[in-house]
Amino acid sequence: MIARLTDAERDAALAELPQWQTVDGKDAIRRAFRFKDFVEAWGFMARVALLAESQDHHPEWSNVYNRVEITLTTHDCKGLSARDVKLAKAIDQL
Ligand code: H2B
Repeated sequence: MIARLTDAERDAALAELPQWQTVDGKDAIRRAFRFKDFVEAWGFMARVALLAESQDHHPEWSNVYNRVEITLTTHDCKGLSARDVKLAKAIDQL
């Protein structure tokens, strides 16, 4: 079973993910993306989907035309874990 991050681990992780925000009322992180158009947004989502599948860790997300919002949290521990940090860093590098 994967563990939730401790407060110290959480703070350290967030310092390394300046483009991700915490989420009110949920132990999760969120980042909003904006692209030129739907095709660009969808291409990004396809790449995130492959990353997620390769890490066996999947985002909660939404898409409206050129905007994509990604929330990362770990369902297995009902909170933020190292898996979310790893996926967020990989997404940042796309
Ligand atoms: N994604 C997320 N975000 N949280 C999980 O706990 C999770 C997951 N668990 N993807 C994985 C899949 C698990 O259900 C499978 C069986 O490995």
